[in-house]
Amino acid sequence: MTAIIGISAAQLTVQVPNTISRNGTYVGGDYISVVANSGGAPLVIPVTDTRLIATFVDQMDGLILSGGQDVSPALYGTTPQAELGDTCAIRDDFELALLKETLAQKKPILAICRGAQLLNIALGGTLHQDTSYIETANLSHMQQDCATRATHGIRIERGSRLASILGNTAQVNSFHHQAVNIVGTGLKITATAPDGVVEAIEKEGAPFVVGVQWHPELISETDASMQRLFQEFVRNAELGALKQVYNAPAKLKKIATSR
Ligand SMILES: [Mn+2]
Repeated sequence: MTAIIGISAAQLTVQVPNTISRNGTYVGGDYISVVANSGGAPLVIPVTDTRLIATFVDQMDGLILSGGQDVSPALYGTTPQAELGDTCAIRDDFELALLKETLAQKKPILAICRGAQLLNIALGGTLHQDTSYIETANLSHMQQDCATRATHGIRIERGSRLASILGNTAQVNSFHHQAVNIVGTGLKITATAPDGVVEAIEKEGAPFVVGVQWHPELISETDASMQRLFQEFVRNAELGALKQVYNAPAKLKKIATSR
């Protein structure tokens, strides 16, 4: 059984190059290839009518929240500070609803960069709007080096899901200027940079709900441990899908006898 992995997309606000199309849907090719290379079937989820979200989540076995713009501070009840970057209100609203439905349906989630920040907010957490607002932060979290190169280390919490996949340390790339501040309910910080910046969060217990601040999809070709992260996520999505198949007869019977 091949797991269907929904990948949330950005909505472009500029005209799509070489076309007359407006408001195009965009997902980086690395998200698509890493899912396909990890045994899953990538399915791009556009920013669209939120009433379709339950249908999308019914069809998918796991969700990747992709990176992108800053998350609006309005989502966690505060106002923009000077260093806040570009935000996209329709994407914020759509992805937040998509994330909440996926959590409700207990399907695996791998939230990347902006996605990890959104996961934290969905569970009641807050963000630092820029790493310059974090007193201890002294590393470059918006690297100038090419995206496929790891530029800073992280320390991973023993006993975490992430540690079982990556071990107790890893080298990661870094393309973020926001970071987790207050951690959301039921989430745990499971990786930090040497300067104290939060690099990963996880929801405790099953299913697989992991948020990473770096971009593993860009380094998975050269770093086997990052490829394992996607394989493990897809494997969890597959297991969930198989469970649903086995539980289907009982569920159908319940529906049939309740009418
Ligand atoms: Mn970083």
